[in-house]
Amino acid sequence: MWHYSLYIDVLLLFLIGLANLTSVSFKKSNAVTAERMKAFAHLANLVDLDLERCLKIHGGLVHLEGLKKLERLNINCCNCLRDSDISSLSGLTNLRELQMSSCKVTDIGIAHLKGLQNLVNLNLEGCLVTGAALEFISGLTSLLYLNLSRCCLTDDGCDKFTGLVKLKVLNLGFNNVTDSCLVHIKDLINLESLNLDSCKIGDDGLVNLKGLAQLRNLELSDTEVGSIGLRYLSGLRNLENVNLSFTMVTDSGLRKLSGLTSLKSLNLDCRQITDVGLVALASLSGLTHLDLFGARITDAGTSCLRNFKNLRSLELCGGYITDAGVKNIKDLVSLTVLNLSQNSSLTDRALEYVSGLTALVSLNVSNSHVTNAGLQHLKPLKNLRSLSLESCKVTATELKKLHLSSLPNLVNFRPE
Ligand SMILES: *[C@@H]1O[C@H](CO)[C@@H](O)[C@H](O)[C@H]1NC(C)=O
Ligand SMILES: *[C@@H]1O[C@H](CO)[C@@H](O)[C@H](O)[C@H]1NC(C)=O
Ligand SMILES: *[C@@H]1O[C@H](CO)[C@@H](O)[C@H](O)[C@H]1NC(C)=O
Ligand SMILES: *[C@@H]1O[C@H](CO)[C@@H](O)[C@H](O)[C@H]1NC(C)=O
Ligand SMILES: *[C@@H]1O[C@H](CO)[C@@H](O)[C@H](O)[C@H]1NC(C)=O
Ligand SMILES: CC(=O)N[C@H]1CO[C@H](CO)[C@@H](O)[C@@H]1O
Repeated sequence: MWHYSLYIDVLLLFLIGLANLTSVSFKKSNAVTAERMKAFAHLANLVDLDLERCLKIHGGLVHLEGLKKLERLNINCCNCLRDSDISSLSGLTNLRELQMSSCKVTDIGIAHLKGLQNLVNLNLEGCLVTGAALEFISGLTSLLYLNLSRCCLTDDGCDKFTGLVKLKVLNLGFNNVTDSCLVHIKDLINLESLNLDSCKIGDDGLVNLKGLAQLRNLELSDTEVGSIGLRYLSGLRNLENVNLSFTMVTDSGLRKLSGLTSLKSLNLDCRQITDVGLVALASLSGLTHLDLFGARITDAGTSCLRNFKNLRSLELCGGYITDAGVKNIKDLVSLTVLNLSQNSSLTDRALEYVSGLTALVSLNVSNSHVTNAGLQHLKPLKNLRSLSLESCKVTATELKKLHLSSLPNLVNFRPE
């Protein structure tokens, strides 16, 4: 935003005159340098400071040491920062939120945070943090939100999680933690969201989630979780969003989810899921988002989808659907996002069935036999903003005509 550093100098001088300022944001500014940060030292009333993606501030945090009223600091993606910089934050005991993802900070830097007893929200995503840092973090007992995604965690130190009993949101995604780590999560009964994306956990680990009655969001994508583990989730009556994409879950496991009528969003992008599994989910009539992207659902299976009257988003791209299958979803009038791509036998008839889904905002029927002649069926879809018909028999010229004549809200269409 600020292209000339001269402007920044003037602005920083101006800030000095505004000692009452409580909120300052300089996102993505290379003009904020360690030297120029001297100006911040005068802002004794500052409560909010946003320096996200400021890449020249190494050495400058020292000028924040006197800002005792600071409650929120965002230094996400300031990858110039080192452990020494973090020592300047150790006295900012009013801090409630500290966003420092993708900083090159290690356990040594994290040790400087141990006195920040009022921290509620700590984001360390992508920092060079190991289990040794959990010792310091475990003392931050006010924490409600802790993001440790893409750190360097293993099972070492996981026992320290037990102290963080207030935690509502814990993100451990993309760490090398295993089932042994989850043993120490089991008493965090206030957890509402748990992210274990791509962790090395399996069925045995999920037994530790059984008592997490407040759990609403569970991300298990790309783990070794299979059908046996799902039995431990069957009592979690508040679960709303579950992601099981790229797991080992099979049809037989889905039966264990059938009582979770609170479910709103379910991702089953797994090759081994078939119609049989889908039948087991028929009771989940509250679903608003269902992702069966790579699942092998056939026309017979799509008849179950009729139950899901509240569906707003559906992905069905496994390659087994014909026009007859699309007929089964033609009355799901709440749909706003529909992806039927990669079912090459779909024809213009499929577009005819879709023509009543007037709430659609995004439609994808790429890699099919849809032709220019079928485009007329899309004219009623006045809410469409995105339309993808790539690798079909549709030309860019005809699609453009449809846009100009009937679908003025289209902003993104292919081919173009
Ligand atoms: C963790 O941090 C990343 C990066 O800031 C963010 O994209 C993600 O949404 C966060 N996750 C949670 C659960 O807060
Ligand atoms: C996880 O472990 C694998 C080896 O098992 C290693 O290659 C990888 O770097 C580790 N990742 C992290 C984030 O520690
Ligand atoms: C589930 O996981 C997949 C793969 O990691 C991801 O693409 C998707 O956005 C996740 N969330 C939902 C709600 O499907
Ligand atoms: C499928 O298409 C929908 C609608 O265009 C889109 O929102 C979604 O991102 C697509 N899914 C994938 C995995 O590309
Ligand atoms: C349509 O779906 C395909 C996956 O089959 C995806 O690669 C593409 O990005 C999607 N297009 C849009 C606009 O969402
Ligand atoms: C039933 C049917 O014709 N399925 C096809 C869906 O599209 C994929 C390729 O995208 C084909 O491999 C399937 O045969």
